[in-house]
Amino acid sequence: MSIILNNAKFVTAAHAPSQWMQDYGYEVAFAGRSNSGKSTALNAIVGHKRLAITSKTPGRTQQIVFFQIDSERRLIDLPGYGYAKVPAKVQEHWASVIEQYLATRSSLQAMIMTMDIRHPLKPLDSQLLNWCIESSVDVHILLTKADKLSKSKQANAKRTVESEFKGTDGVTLQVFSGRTGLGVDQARERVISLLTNETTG
Ligand SMILES: Nc1nc2c(ncn2[C@@H]2O[C@H](COP(=O)(O)OP(=O)(O)O)[C@@H](O)[C@H]2O)c(=O)[nH]1
Ligand SMILES: [Mg+2]
Repeated sequence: MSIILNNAKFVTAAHAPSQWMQDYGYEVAFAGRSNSGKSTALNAIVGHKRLAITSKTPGRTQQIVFFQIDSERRLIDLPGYGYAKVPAKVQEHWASVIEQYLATRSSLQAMIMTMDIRHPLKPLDSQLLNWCIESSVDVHILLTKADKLSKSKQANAKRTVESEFKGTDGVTLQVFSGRTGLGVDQARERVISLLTNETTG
């Protein structure tokens, strides 16, 4: 079965669970710290320049954005986290929304998590990873902005993160750069296989 991510279209930006799209078929969600390159990665993977809005002012949007690929498949843009200037209340709200999404969403196949390759696995990243593992949601980590490091430093960073997840089922990772295109094909294939349920048992 082949699906075309380039067909992705904005459907809705939900501020409350009542606005979430119906929970059927398959969806893959994107999450990551503010400014980690989540929107850039989403755009590169679907092959749109401006599907998800990239921003130099992180941490402003708290809504969950739904993109439809076809009648059965969606990509989800979850709110960024970890921006220092965000008030504690907003941070708590983020945590409760994400936890609820992970715990209740039966069409959710996996989480694509963006982490700046220079600063991976910050505390909130680890918290989100643990929620995913607890909810049996697979995680594919994109170590973003790899163009900022030499090849050997990329490989070192990848090994360091990998060593954290030795023996953890359902966690995979790769290096990525939306700027140079490094790893975009690999990430796209991963998303497609998750949306067609070829990898989950
Ligand atoms: N050098 C480099 N910069 C990137 C890359 N991806 C994103 N950025 C920059 O990082 C900033 C945040 O990117 P954005 O995609 O909006 O991050 P988000 O807040 O996680 O959605 C922007 O200034 C981007 O241009 C990348 O692969 N390489
Ligand atoms: Mg963004």
